[in-house]
Amino acid sequence: MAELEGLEFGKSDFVLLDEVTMEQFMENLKLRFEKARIYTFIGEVVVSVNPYRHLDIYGKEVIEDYRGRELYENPPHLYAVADAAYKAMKRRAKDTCIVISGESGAGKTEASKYIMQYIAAITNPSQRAEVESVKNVLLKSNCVLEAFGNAKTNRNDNSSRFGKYMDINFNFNGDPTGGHINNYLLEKSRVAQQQEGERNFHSFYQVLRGGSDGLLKSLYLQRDPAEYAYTSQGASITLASNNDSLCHKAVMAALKVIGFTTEEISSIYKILSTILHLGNLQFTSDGEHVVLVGEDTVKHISELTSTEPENTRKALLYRTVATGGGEVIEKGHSEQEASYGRDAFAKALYERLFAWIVGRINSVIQVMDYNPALHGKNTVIGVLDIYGFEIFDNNSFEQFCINYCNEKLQQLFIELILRQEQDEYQREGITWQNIEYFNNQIIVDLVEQPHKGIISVLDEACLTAGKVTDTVCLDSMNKKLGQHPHYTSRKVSTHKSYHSFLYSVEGFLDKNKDPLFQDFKRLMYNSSDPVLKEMWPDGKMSITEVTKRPLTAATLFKNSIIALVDKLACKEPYYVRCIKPNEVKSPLLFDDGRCQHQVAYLGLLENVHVRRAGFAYRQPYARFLQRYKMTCEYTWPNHLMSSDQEAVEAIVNQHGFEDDVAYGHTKLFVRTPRTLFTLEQERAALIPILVLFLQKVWRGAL
Ligand code: AD9
Ligand code: MG
Repeated sequence: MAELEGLEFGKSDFVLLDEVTMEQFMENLKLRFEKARIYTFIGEVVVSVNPYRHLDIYGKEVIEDYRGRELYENPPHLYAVADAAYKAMKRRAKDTCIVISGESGAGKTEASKYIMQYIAAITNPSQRAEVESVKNVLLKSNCVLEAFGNAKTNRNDNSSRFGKYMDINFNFNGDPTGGHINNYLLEKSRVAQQQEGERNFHSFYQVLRGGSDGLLKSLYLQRDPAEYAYTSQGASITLASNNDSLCHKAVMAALKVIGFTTEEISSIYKILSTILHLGNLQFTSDGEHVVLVGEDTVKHISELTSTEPENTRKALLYRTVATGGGEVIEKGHSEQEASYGRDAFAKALYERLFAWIVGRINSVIQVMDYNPALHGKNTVIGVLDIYGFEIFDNNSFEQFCINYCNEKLQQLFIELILRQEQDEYQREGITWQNIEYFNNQIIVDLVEQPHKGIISVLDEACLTAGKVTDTVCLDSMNKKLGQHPHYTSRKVSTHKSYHSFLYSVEGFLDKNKDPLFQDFKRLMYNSSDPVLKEMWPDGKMSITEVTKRPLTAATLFKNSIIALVDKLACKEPYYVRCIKPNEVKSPLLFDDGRCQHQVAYLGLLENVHVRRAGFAYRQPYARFLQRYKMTCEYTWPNHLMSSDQEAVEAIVNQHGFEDDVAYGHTKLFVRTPRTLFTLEQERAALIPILVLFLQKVWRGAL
């Protein structure tokens, strides 16, 4: 049990609530937030409320307090969960994972960083150089990935626009030996377009504001983001430019520490610059043909991408098509097609750059030459920090994917929490009765079911020849799914579901199909910059070889999320559930309505019920005995029984708690929190008496 803080801080575990009602839950959450106690347990789950201010609770001494301790020995903290996951991994050679969830701005990314810092701090006590270097790369990778994958949105100034799952590998000593990062669906549409008040990815502003004069000159860049179409929409000018500039230096340093070569770093910035220049390209018509405005810009782009200006110009204005008869012709773009092609190219450049950066980091931290026979079992802790559930005024394809992913994780949470409980009871030989809970599988099915789900209908529309518009697709969806309770009842959602709002179908088809003219791919593949070329292997194919029906964006995403869930499901999970206290990033405001909504859809109350319906607490016999032996005459100071279990039975019987406990093979299970509460109180009352007694003994008075 979490060490009893004073009651003025509320209950440190929701399981200890007198009654499990929404009212009591919220009262406790609010009280703790106001007292700067932002973490609270539900058993082994940590609920976290974003404090929106710096709290002095992450220092070295705090790390020491949590290192190697049991969950209930300290106040609730991310460190407690990180340590539990680490201990399980080390002691029981189990692969574990820490799943961090919550809506956009709730504090997931910050939490994941604190968890990684904790793991880094408690490992490699002997400071072995190769382990230190792995740790360094793992920590520094955050800075780079945030620069390229995060952006200011209307909900969060540093919003993750990609999903991240990081495996950290450990050797039998429990020291990190490497890792692997999986990234999920980067929101690339942001490269060309941002909503009012939002920004493009941080990386663009960082290089513009922080790059040296020499670097900017070599990239043909002006310093002011207002000069570029892709960085002058939304809110580019309003965010602190000083911060961008500092971040640029940190990113540069991090890239070097990770091991990117000078040539690679140079290629990265050339690609960023190419994208900015592309955004400024305009097309017009000379009456007969579509022509480019800004010849200089084309020259810069060619130079930056190490391609021939003529080829670049051609790829921007024409596309190669194969006719029915197998003939290959060049077809001029309309103005609209040319602009569309330009934006699609810019987005693809960025997406591939991002994927390449992740791949490059992976190649550095890849575990090599690990021989289990020699080194013992190689175990893993996975940390998942994925974009949170989000609702904007206008919700598009990206929100649909992001929210589907969150539904899927919520489903996993419900299943695993229950499964974990059931497994533990089985292992300990204790009977378990099933608990009713809302399983959102029905919503997941609505999205992903083959032939029937939303993604399937969407794909069908995308693969239909001819002009299918977003509206036609919506009609088809309405027809096929109109009867589904969660499709039609989104406005009056009675379940704890995310689907209580509508998506705008505009742009869905295009984003799902995600077409890019093969000419751009070929152009990049033929670049003499080896880094760029490496990012475009599919540019090798000629137009006649290109597969006509590549998988759609939604299907690719669905497949990657299903694979992710499989990966998580075979590990022992630990959870951090993040809550955003208000919409205005205030450290002082606890918005009851907004918080209650999150508690509801995260299923936290159900979580408490599950935890309490069976046995709220369990402790290994030895630990229980050590803590409470002073409350029983047969066990204090030492017991004479044949086993710890028998001694524990003596304590339980003396207090009359027989009906409230069950005896497992290695642990005592306690049904109601009150039992432990009573023992804790008794213990707390006895300690001063014992201290007095011992002092007298020492002084020889007794
Ligand atoms: V999103 O789904 O990526 O849009 P996150 O990741 O849940 O979102 P993030 O961790 O980025 O949210 O937190 C948002 C902001 O809240 C941070 O930039 C900090 O300013 C603030 N924050 C979050 N957690 C803490 C904390 N433990 N201490 C102080 C915090 N500030
Ligand atoms: Mg984040």
